[in-house]
Amino acid sequence: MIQQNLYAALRAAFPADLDAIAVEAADSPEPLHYTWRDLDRGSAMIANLIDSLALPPRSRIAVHTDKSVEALMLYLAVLRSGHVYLPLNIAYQAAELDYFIGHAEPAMVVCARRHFGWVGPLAFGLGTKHVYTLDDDRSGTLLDRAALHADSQAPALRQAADLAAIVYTSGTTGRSKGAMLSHGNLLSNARVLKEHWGWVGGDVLMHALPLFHVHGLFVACHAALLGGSRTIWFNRFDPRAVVARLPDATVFMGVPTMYTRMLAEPSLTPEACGLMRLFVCGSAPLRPETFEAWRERTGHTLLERYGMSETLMLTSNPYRPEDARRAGTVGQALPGVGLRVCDDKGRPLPAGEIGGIEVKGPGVFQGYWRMPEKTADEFTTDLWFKTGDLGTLDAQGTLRIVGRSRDLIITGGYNVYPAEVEGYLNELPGVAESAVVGVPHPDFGEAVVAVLVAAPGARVDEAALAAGLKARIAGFKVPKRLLLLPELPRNAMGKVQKNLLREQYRALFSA
Ligand code: MCA
Ligand code: AMP
Repeated sequence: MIQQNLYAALRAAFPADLDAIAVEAADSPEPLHYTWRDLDRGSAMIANLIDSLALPPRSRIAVHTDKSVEALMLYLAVLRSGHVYLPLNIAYQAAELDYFIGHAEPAMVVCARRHFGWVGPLAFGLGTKHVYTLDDDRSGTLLDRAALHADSQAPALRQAADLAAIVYTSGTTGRSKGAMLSHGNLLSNARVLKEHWGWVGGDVLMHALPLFHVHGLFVACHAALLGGSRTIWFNRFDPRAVVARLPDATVFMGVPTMYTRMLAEPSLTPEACGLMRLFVCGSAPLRPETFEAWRERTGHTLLERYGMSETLMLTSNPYRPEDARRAGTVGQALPGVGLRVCDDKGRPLPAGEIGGIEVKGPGVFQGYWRMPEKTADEFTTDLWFKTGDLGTLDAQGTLRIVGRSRDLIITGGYNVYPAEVEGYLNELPGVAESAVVGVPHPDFGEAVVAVLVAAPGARVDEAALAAGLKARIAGFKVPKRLLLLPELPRNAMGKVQKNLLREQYRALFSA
């Protein structure tokens, strides 16, 4: 059996000089440098700790921590151990974690120390055997225990189809689903991106994305590791701090909100981008105004690409020539990716027509964790994955995304499923019914807005409702505005006409 553990492939790409700097933690109080040897040894010690627990094969290891270089080591350790990494947004609260942990049944959970008081009982109550803590200051029981273990470890033998990670995503409809990604899915996509985006020795990645989504964890980290490139690492995105370090970097990856916030920094100049060769943008629609403003301000053209948790990266604007990158498009299919636009009967449409985007390729996931019917629903009979995005291809195969067939809001790169927020809202005292929609927002691209009808005789207060929601769900899902209407607009079938609400509140956040 040939070793196809992703860690083995990443490790093979480490530079010969293991004492060279791999990661510089840029927002730690004192300068903190991690060599390639540190990454290898640190992840080996954590992997040995995991191995010592003798977990059942394919155990899920759920991680609900702040971003840190040690959290990256934990991810690498899970790969090495051959178990399945399950990243969770640190903003998720008890009700959200209850669902993920109940559904994925992780054998091990790692959480922030300040959350242990509620994550511990929740996870133990749902059958998790081991709960450790990890903070972003290199403390916590995970590292304490790992320190007792040897600093070398042979990665578990894994095949390309073996699971490496489960990433929960709002998917197309219904409750969050766990997209199962294999070692082969992740490695093939990483190799394609390294090649396609011209990764070279000497590149320096500026990493400021969260570590619990595909963009920050896989697209950015794998590219740097596979490129043997140094990373300037920010645990938090601070536009001023990132712009200040741009002169030392060559590649940056971000969501549109990050670019608009950097544009608001007067220090963003062509000189500040001196050595930069690539700015990648994705996860949410990039406004042509931002694309143009970035070019004007920095002399660089953003490279917009498109992907999903279920498929990894699918399309990319050209790397070269830079002036072939087009605002409002997400480029062409990456090598190995099949891309078509189909009508609602599944028939491929000619260039220029709008339809559902369907894809095939080595990055396409292995199915939704414990949801075989949902998996089957999202594939056509000839095994194309239905993305739920609507788009149009031109004669050259350049894709333009024009909307989504599913009711989903993307705010600042985070996906929010309106039905979930409506469910929580409707449980709050005084609320008879609600409709949650996304409307344009200058910072987040789209903002979550709730329109409510009060129960007869009830007095509802926007701030109190927002506070009620905030106590239960992640902050980014909480509507930026809650608006009261005497009734919701409905069509003849009684269905809420969300398009009318989106239209009515289009300008709610316009300057
Ligand atoms: C934070 N807040 C938000 C968002 N982020 N509200 C709406 N949308 C958001 N995205 C709220 C918080 O709830 C909080 O509210 C307040 O803003 C400050 O929170 P903080 O954490 O300090 O926010 P921030 O640091 O300013 O975060 C903004 C951000 C972040 C850096 C743009 O949202 C972010 O990192 N987004 C990237 C997400 C990402 O990686 N997406 C990739 C997934 P309050 O003050 O009221 O409590 S998509 C993917 O992986 C696919 C495959 C792909 O194509 O890439
Ligand atoms: P998720 O898999 O939950 O992380 O989100 C994937 C979704 O993000 C896709 O289905 C698209 O709707 C959206 N997305 C990703 N990249 C882009 C992009 N460049 N432009 C528009 N939407 C995007």
